[in-house]
Parts: sequence; C-alpha cells; structure tokens
Amino acid sequence: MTKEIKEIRDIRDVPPVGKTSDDLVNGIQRHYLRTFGQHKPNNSVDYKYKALACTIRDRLMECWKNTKEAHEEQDKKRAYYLSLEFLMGRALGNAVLNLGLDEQTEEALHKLGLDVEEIIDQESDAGLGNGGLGRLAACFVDSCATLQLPVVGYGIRYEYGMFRQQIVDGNQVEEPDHWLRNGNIWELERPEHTQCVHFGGRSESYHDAKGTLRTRWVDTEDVLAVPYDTPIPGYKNGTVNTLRLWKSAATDEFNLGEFNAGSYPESVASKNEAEHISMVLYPNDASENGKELRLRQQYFLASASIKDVLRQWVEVHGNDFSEFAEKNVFQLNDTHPTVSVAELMRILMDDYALEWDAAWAITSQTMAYTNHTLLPEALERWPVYLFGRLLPRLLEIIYEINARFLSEVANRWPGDVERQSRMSIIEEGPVQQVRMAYLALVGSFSVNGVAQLHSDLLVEGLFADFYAMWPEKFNNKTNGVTQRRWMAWCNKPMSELITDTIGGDWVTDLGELRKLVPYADDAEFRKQWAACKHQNKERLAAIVEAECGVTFNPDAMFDIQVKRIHEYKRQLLNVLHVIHLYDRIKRGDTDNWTPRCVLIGGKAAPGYYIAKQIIKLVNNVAEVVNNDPEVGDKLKVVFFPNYRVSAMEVIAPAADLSEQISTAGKEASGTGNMKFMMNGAMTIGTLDGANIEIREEVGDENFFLFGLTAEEVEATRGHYNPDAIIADDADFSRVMELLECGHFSQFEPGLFSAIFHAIRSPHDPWLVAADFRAYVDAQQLAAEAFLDQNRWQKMSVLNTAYSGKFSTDRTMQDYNRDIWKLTPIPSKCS
Ligand code: GPQ
Repeated sequence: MTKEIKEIRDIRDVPPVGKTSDDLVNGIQRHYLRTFGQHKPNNSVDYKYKALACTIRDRLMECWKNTKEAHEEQDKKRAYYLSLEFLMGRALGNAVLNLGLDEQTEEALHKLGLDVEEIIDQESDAGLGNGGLGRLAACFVDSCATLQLPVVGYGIRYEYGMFRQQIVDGNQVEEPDHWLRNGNIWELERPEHTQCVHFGGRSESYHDAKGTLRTRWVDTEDVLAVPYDTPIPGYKNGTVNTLRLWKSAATDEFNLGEFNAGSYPESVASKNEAEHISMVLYPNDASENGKELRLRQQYFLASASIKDVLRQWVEVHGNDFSEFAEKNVFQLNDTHPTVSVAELMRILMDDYALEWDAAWAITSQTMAYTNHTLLPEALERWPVYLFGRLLPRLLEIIYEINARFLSEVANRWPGDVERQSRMSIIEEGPVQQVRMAYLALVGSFSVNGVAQLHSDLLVEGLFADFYAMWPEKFNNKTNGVTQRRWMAWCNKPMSELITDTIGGDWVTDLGELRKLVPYADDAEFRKQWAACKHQNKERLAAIVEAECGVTFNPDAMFDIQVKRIHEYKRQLLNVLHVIHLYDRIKRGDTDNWTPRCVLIGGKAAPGYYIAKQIIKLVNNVAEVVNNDPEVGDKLKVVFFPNYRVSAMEVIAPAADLSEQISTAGKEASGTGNMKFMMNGAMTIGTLDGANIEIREEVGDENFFLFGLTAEEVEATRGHYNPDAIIADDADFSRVMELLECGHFSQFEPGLFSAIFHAIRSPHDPWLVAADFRAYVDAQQLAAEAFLDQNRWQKMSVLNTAYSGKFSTDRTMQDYNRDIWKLTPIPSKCS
C-alpha cells in the first residue's frame, strides 16, 4: 500500500468542514449535485431541504464519532434511557441552533435565494410518541447532551409514527403517518450491531460442562433488531450523543420450514410477521391496550437494548460483571420497558452463568423506574397466559422474583396474607395478570414521580405498601422542557430581546431569566416584549387562517389548550366556558368585553369514543360561534387539526393564556404548561401536577388559580350532585340548555347526549360541573387583567422570568445527582 492511500484512509486527514456561510453554500450545492443528482434550481424543494440537512449533518459527524470514542475510552458510568416513545419532532432547526450555525445558515440560504421557512417545512416530524411522556424523553436527551452526560436513548424505529389527524365534518379521521417516505437524513443504519431477539419456545434445564444445573430458552422464534442511530447534539459544546432506535427484521432462517416445503414466495412474504414489530406506534395515551403486538414491542426494545449494552461491556471487561452495576444504569420510562428487569436477569444467568443472587444484586442496582400517571387504567397488566406463551423463560424468572419478594414481605409482616396478595407481582383472579408496575418497583433501586404532588400521591396511595417497605427508593423529579427548542429555536423574537437585555447565558442556564424581573417594571421593555408577542401571534394567525379558515385578530387574547384529548384534561370545561361567553354575547352582556381567540387542539385515541365526541363538539360550537355576525370579533373558536411538535413551536410563542385545567390529582405533571410559561403566557389552572410548582415560582398574583384541590376531589366522591350545581347556577343552566336542546347539533339532535349525560352524572370522575363556576370566575379575572395591557405584559414578563426551574437541564441534573451519578465527559471537539 502506498503512503498516499494510507493517509487517505486515516480519517483524521479528511479536511474539516468549515462553518462560514460560504462553506455552507458550498456544502449545499455539493450535496444537491453529488448526493442527490440535482442541478436545476426549480427542482422540488425537498432536495433543497435534504442538501441543507446533509450539509448540517456533515458538521455533526466528527463530533459524534469523537463523543462515542470519548465515552469508550473513559470507561465511566453510563446511563440508558429506555423508552417506547421519543417524540423528537424536526431535527434540522435544532441541529443548526445547537451547532451555533443559525446566522450562517440563514445567510447561506439567502445567498442561494432559498426560503428558510419553506425548507424547514419540508422535514416530517419524527412523531414517535403520543404526547408528554414521549416529548419528555426527547427533551431529556437534548439536555443530557448539553450537560455532556454519557446517556444513550434506546427506542423503537416505528415505520409509522403517531397518526395524522384529519378533521372531516368536524370528526377526527386517522391517517397513517409514513414519516420515512422521503427518507431520513438524520439516521445512520448500524447493521454491524444487529441483535437477535427471541420469542416463544420453551425453557429447559440442562447440565453445563461443569455439571451445574442450568436453564436455557430453546425452540425460539427469532427476530433481528437492527439499530438506527440519530445524533443528539449538545448546545455549542462539541458533544453529540446518540439515540439508538431498533427496527425489526426477519432472520434468514425465518420460516425455513415453509421454504423447504417449496413455497419460497410464501416464506419470504411471511417475514412480515417479524417486520411488523416495529411497524407502528400504539396511539393510546395514558391507557393500557393489552395487545400482544405491544408486548412484543416492549420485549423487543428491552432485549435488544440490554444485549447491546452487555455486548459493549463484554468487549471491554470480558465476563467480569463485578463492576457492572457501578458503571451502568437503566432508566425505565414508565412501565413500558419494565420487562428489562427479567431480561437482564435472564441474560446474566443463562448466558453468562451468574448465580441468582449475583444477577439480582446487579439488576436491582441498575434499574430505576419513572412513573408518569396515577390513572388506574394506565397501569399495565399482562395476562399470564399471554406472557407465558410469548416469553416463557421471562415468566419463569418473574415468578421466582415474586416468590423471593413475597417471602421478604412475609418476614417483615408475618401473617399479613392480605398484604402479600395486595403486593404480589402476580395478580390472582379469573385471569392471572403480571403487574408491570410492581415488577418495576421490586426490581428498581429508585422510583420517581414527575412532579411533587404526583410523587406525594404515589407514596400515599398507589404505592403505599411499597413505600412502607422501601421508603428510601422513592423520590421526586419534577419534569422540565428544553429551552433550546421551546424558546431559543421556536421564539426568535423574544429570545433576541432577552439576550440583548440580560445576555445569552439563559440558553444553558435558565435560572438566568430571573434577571428579567426588574424589566417587568420597565415600560420601554414591556413595549418591546408586547411587540414580540404580537409578531408571534401574527404568525399563528396566518396558520389558523390557512388551516381552519378562521381569522384570529392578533390584538385579541389568544386562549389556548393543546394536549391529548382526554376527559381528565377537561377540554369539556373549556368548551362550556366558550358556550358561556357565546351566551353572554347573545344576551348583550358585553360591557368591557375582552375579545378572545380560543384554540383547542389535540389527538384522541382512535378507540376513545367520548374524546372523539369532544372534538366534534368543539368543531360544532366553533361553526356556530364563528358564523354568527352578532359575535363577530368578540369571540373566535377553532379546533386546530393534527396538533404535533412542529405545531407547538408556533403555538406556544403566540399564547396569552395557557389552559391547564385537569381535575386535581389526575395530571401527573404536564409539560405543555411549562412551554407556555416560558414563552410568557399566563396560566389558568388547577392545583394539579407541576401547575402547583409553576404557581409557587411565579407567585399567586401571576397565575389564575381555580377549582377543587386533589384532597377535595377525593372527598367529593359519593357526595356529588351535578344536577343541583347546574340548577343553582343561572349561567350554567343556560349553557346546559344550549347544549341539551341541540343548538350545536341542529341536524343531529341527540349527537352530544353522551357528553351531557357525563356532565350530569353523579359518578363523573372528572367533576366538570364541580369546577364550572370557579373556572368561569377565574376566566373573568383573566379577561379583566388582559384589558389592562400594562399589567398583563408585566405578568407575562414575570412568567418567563420565573420559569427557570422548568428546564430539563435542571431535571437532568436532579436525576444525575440522586439516581445516575454520572461524570460529565468533556468533548475533544469544538
Ligand atoms: N403521560 Cl402514563 C403520557 O404522556 N403518556 C402516558 O402513557 C403516561 C403519562 C404524561 C402525563 O400524563 C403528564 O402529566 C406528564 O407530564 C408526562 O407524561 C411526562 O411525565
């Protein structure tokens, strides 16, 4: 080999990529021609997006490789975030921001005569999540990279993400989200790290070479897990972490039987079964669905990820696991990946010949569990028969974990058989079930809720027995959001004003925003602040006009509720208020009126009937309100279709009022509430989830509080009489009359009967009627406050100024200090 070729092969000799706008122009042109074979300027804008994305990706690759190398070389402790959902949204803008290339990119596109917005809009959202839980995972990995923590995200590369929501005649219609159709510039397939995942078969005993009795899992049906890596850039720090998503694929041997029988095409076609595992994200938010394919997905993720971690461990340490627990920690994002507990046990015992106690010591010191809900319908249980058929060896291990655990319970509380059956991982009954939350509780050294109230309620209620046994395991980690995406990237006008005023350190230290407090009293600053908000509202108004055909006046109050449609989140309460405003207008009760534009958006689980009815109701109310000349600009209402990450990037910056109105005790934390606060919206909300902490930070006078407390909600059970509440309240009676007489369903009179029956039910768990009056009164206070723009803008500034706690940078530091204990690894890259 000549010297020349050797040098070319040394990667360090590849000339570095430059960061000027001219370098970017060259990159874009080069990729346009050489990567995509395009040269005419009028070709589809998709190739222009891709050429830019490749150009930006070029600027990530070296640091990505360096980060991986640094993690390997340092051999420090690492964390793995296991999650069935990563709701990443778009990657381009975030990468540009975190690389510090925003100005140069804009300049480069300008030089090329390209439209920035149009190009950004080409990218599909990576919608690999339902809502808060999935987006939280995305914010976490962003913050970990920015904090230079060695954390790898592990998830599933769903072919179809969260469905696209179309509104047809006011109803939700789901369409498949084939987000990969135009390719995905941001992922790299890593076939060399493919793992093999087993299903089915049976477990058998055998004697190993030393004559020891061991167990193995045989006659399995195997599926390949092929990793696709996505770079996760830290903010201007040279660190690029990894999100590793698994795609399922058939093994070559798959259904060889059929092949031998001479049906080659049938055999190849049946590969589908293996490939189906990573085909589609289940669109159920905070509710269990119990489908076999879902359990397959869970085990597929758990097994592939754990094997991947062990592969890397064994490469360095051989079969010595004595330090494994000191060097590795798995964070389970809800119970979805909890089968990991049994899988790590299985591999350590069956593949690496560890004894039970050694394997358990390792497992129970490396697993940590985050709970995201108190709703009983979300607690995962798998029928034992299904579990045993799909994962027989795992079930065997879970039984053994349970037996040992229950004998611990028996030792601690002798004779308390009732307690044993309450705490058992296996629930007895007509159909035995595996309680995944209990497996997580028993198998983890840390258990956390996602806001203080939620964590308190967990140990007082759902997990009280376990708290009595292991109080030291339980802790709170209040959620956050990343200010890079949710302020610096999505709200350019305000970000610039903030940076001009207090400097730019807030981008990595959100507590810095407190320096804005004195500016709340500065009239000139408030004027600029209001101008930013106005500009953002114009941007949203243009989209609402295009999507919904409704004109939003940017001078009106933008009153916004976007989140999954769920009864506990009480979009219904919001609609009732809208109907009340409409009723006031019709009655001429409009002195000192505050014009409002109400926007409601979110997806309903496809099988959730009432949630879909609520969408239809919002649309029908909107139809009546928006077309009534008497109402005019006083009130506008839209249902915003297909709410998603990229939509929130426009919505949050434009909000005046943030609706966080769940029944107290039901919303574990909420994270949309934090995005709105950060962007200077006022919250109208209940004492639920992180609302409580938001109010603590910003002060009672800058928050519109209403409604029952979690304690009062519990006390109301059995003594609730909505009919009486409605009859006693003239406003409420008129609202119900409009609803029940069919005013919003003129051609289908009984259409909304399920809804008004739910409101009138003494068993309504969400207590809509109980909070109606308090809500309407709080809305009136908000309306009055808005009329005094000086006061409102001051409150708006203060909301942003006091939002520092709600950065995932803080959340991740808390996880790291209390649970992970990782050392940040500086980057060799600049
Ligand atoms: N959450 Cl269990 C989801 O988004 N999906 C789920 O399946 C469960 C919880 C949410 C929860 O409702 C919010 O209150 C939290 O803010 C969010 O998780 C993140 O913790």
